Amino acid sequence: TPDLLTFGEAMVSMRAAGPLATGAPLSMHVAGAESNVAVGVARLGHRAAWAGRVSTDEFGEYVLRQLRAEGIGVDGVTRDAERQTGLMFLEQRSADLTRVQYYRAGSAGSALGVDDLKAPLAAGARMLHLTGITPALSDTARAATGWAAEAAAAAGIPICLDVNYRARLWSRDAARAALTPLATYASTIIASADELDLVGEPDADESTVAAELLRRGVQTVLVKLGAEGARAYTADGVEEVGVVSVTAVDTVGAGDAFTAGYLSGWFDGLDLTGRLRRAATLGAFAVSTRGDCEGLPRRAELALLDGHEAGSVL
Ligand code: KDG
Repeated sequence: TPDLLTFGEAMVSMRAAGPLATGAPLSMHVAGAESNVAVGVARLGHRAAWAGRVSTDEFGEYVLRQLRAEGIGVDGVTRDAERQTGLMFLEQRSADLTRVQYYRAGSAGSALGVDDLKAPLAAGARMLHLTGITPALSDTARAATGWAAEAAAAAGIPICLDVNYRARLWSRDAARAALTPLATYASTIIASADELDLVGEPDADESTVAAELLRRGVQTVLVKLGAEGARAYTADGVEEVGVVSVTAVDTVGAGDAFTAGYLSGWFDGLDLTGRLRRAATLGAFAVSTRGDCEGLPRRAELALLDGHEAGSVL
């Protein structure tokens, strides 16, 4: 049985070092919020499994090779010969601004359905991790996410839900309609400050949404505050964690790293403070290295960023 089970769409991401319109050089990476979390957790020595549909072409081969190389269980992957891998372009338009472009409509990943998740769910896990991206991909993916949440809850598998709102994929109202029911199955909910109301009333303030979620049985509500760290709401009150101070070069994937760190702490039986610290540590690795998940630490590297200054040579 894996520690973590997660599923969603893994894409090929092409990172452009400059403006796309003038033909910048591209580098090829694997992207996908859920697979990023699986990578983070697997690098720290936990067993992680990822499920989803992957094309049979070269891009699908690449995605699968990368996940396997990270030691992620891919028995639950369905190969799809009919559809292509979703593509994502990340364009470094200025030092501070990255633009995203998706080519993922009708992709193999978006064709995910309930049948793809039956075997992975039956294999069990200590935690199921869902994100709000998967239900935005298609009707079948939305049904699959709802089914998985229900099945996991019925099997006693705790659920972590990262709201992960993607404005390119759906409206806030559509997201709220799909994610609010999902949230009722979750024991842990993770959201950035501007997306927390997608699992509550429109424009409701953070503490109101958190209190309502706790009342409905959620155990921990984590609000990501970017450079300000994060706040956790539990029955015991509110706890905050600051960031590990580093030079940020690429913030894409930072939220997934935070989640991976938090879940790793949970698998290790750490208390809330310890889980939040590990989440902040992984976030720091993500923002201070390039790529979605390439820079995430192995266990022996966890303390690497503690107390180092810019330009440190080890
Ligand atoms: O969290 C980083 C993700 O945005 C990226 O890997 C791609 O899953 C992705 C998405 O749908 O944006």
